[in-house]
Amino acid sequence: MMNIRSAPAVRYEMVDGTALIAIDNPPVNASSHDVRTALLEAVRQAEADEAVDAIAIFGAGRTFIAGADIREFGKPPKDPILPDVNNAIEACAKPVIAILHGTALGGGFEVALAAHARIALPGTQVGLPEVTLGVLPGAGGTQRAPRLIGIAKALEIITEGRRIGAEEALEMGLIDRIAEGEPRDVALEMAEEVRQGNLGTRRTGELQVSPDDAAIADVSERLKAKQAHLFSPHKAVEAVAGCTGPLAEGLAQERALFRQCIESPQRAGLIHAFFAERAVAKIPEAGATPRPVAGAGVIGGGTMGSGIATAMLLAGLNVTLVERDEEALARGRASVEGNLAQAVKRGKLDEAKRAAILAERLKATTDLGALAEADLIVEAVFEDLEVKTELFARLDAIAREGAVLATNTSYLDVDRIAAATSRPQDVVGLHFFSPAHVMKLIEVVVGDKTAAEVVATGFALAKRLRKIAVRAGVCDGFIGNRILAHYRKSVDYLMMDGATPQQIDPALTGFGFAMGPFAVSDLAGLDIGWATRKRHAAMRPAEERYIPIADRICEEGWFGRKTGKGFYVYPQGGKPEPNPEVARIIDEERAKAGILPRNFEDDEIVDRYMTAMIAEAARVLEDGIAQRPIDIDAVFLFGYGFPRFRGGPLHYADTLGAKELVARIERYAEEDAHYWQVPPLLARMAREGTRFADMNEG
Ligand code: 3H9
Repeated sequence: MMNIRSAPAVRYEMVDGTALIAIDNPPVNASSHDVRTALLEAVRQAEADEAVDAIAIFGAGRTFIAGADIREFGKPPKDPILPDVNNAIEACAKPVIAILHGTALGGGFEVALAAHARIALPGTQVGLPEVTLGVLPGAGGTQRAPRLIGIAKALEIITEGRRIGAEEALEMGLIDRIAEGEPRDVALEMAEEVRQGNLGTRRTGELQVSPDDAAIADVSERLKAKQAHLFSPHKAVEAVAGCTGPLAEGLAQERALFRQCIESPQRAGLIHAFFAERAVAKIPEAGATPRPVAGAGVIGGGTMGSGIATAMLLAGLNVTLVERDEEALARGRASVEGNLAQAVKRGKLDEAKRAAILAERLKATTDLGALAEADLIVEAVFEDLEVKTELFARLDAIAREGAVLATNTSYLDVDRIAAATSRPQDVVGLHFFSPAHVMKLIEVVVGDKTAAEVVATGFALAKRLRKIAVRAGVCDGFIGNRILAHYRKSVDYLMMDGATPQQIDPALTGFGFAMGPFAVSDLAGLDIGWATRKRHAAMRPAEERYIPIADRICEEGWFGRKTGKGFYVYPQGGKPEPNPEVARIIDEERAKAGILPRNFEDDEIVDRYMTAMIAEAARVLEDGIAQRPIDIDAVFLFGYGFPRFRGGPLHYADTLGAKELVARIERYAEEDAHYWQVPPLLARMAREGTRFADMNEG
């Protein structure tokens, strides 16, 4: 070993003519400014050193470079920018090889594309996932990937942003070889292969690429149909389309398009969503040791219970499913079996594993006593406080000491449920979202007495189920449903005052929601909301404006999709149509209330809906039900189909500013001062000029 030199974030050593450049910027070796500076310097040093005849770049630690440092996005770019570093690598007069392991993604993979050969360790994943963060491959990826694999394939991997395993990457021609060993050893070995002429090297940028207008037209059409509202995938296609000319021109165009993406609000929203997914794990109980969970009990085999049981089985847990009688149990078991069959169909599970799960890991019984040995029990029975407290009292007598007792309630008071036991410290809310084996979110509802390690167990369970846990406090509806219960009323008011469901739904899907609120109600079942409204009727303040339209629809026996009729009519095999009877009911109710319908523009619909959502979110935050604004964003992104490119309701709120929001609420309050009240937190933010993002920091 000679000439050892250390540089920030990059280690350089020279071994028998090979310059070894190790990127060392934990945790994921992102190509931060320090990395770029030191990498460029290292390449130049190696090029200038006569004793060097091969250069190898690899990652120290768990991965090759996992991408650009996305925390730098939105700040002024600092030289050297990654495209320049990559151009220097490609132009290098000596062979440069990239040794990939872990995840070589985005800007990281672009470094590899600029190298003269790419070797991956088994298990490596490569890819250009930039569009998932609202940008495009901006360090040569749109120009070099098509030169290696052709325009059609390059468009596919860039617009999908998916990760590609080493074998597939080899087959495609994205990499040149798979080799086993430690990255540094492989680097030395492959440098020798280059010297011996056994591993060919070439400059990707010098390869010819054939025009493929059909592929470009194809993908453009597909994106217009499916992702019209997204910005960066379309720009990525434009950049790839420029790859048939001289490299320098294509790169310049790519850079210009990349900068457009960087400036777009969608980039900020998508990166916020990326960080939200990770920020939620930062909880006060993070230091507590989770209790080990091998066997779980699920009480209730309805849609929720069977979905939870499915998620647990898929994650490798043993599950005991309990129902009150044989008939319900058979239904619950059949529902789990159906979910698992679906998982096989979607390629998430193979047939042998499915059979093994059913034979060995799922036990179904009507005997609650069978839960005596369970490490964690989740109850998903009827949403009624008395039913739940009674059940918890029984569980208290059955469950082993130290078992976690969880309720999947979506609204009820977890403290009162916990108080039905002699061990409230072991009780926690685990609020899954339906269908529980598909939806990513779990609200971990922390009661007054919940022990820290029980909270940590909820988070550990969520991780094992590959779900996203968000810490919530106790209140009616926790974070998500409390906010929903509030803003959902805003669309009923809009409907009463002049908008129609078939105008409101597309206005909100146009904003980016996966579904409109009326279509969602039809899907969930209108009877559910009806039951809740009846339950809450006695507690409804006299000043609250009440819209009886949904009740009238329910009185007709129309509960949405499951009855074939609701706000929409669902013809067998056909497309849903607006239910004409609903228009009649709306007219009648307006007439009764003496309301002259007025016109609402789509923008106003969105503004009122979002303002109502943000207002209640601010109250949830102020009440300490959510820890930080970013937790609320995560709840909506992962549990309520909130458009990811908008980052979440409070990220979106910051794009409007507290002043504007307060002004809106005051304006709307002229019509309904009970519903539209300025939350004190928002008023303070407007006065002080602060943003929700400020509360995420620290
Ligand atoms: C790009 O490259 C643009 C270029 O084309 C153009 C340039 C001009 N930057 O996910 P984890 C943090 S766009 C900064 O929990 P895992 C992350 O926040 C980029 N930080 O680990 C977390 O921090 P904390 C293209 C990053 O093992 C910690 O690292 N690249 C970045 O489950 C651990 O992360 C991508 O899209 C980053 N790029 O998964 C890849 N990445 O501990 C994005 C992560 O404080 N990254 N952090 O919460 C990933 O997909 C996953 O992080 C990865 C590891 C698969 C790498």
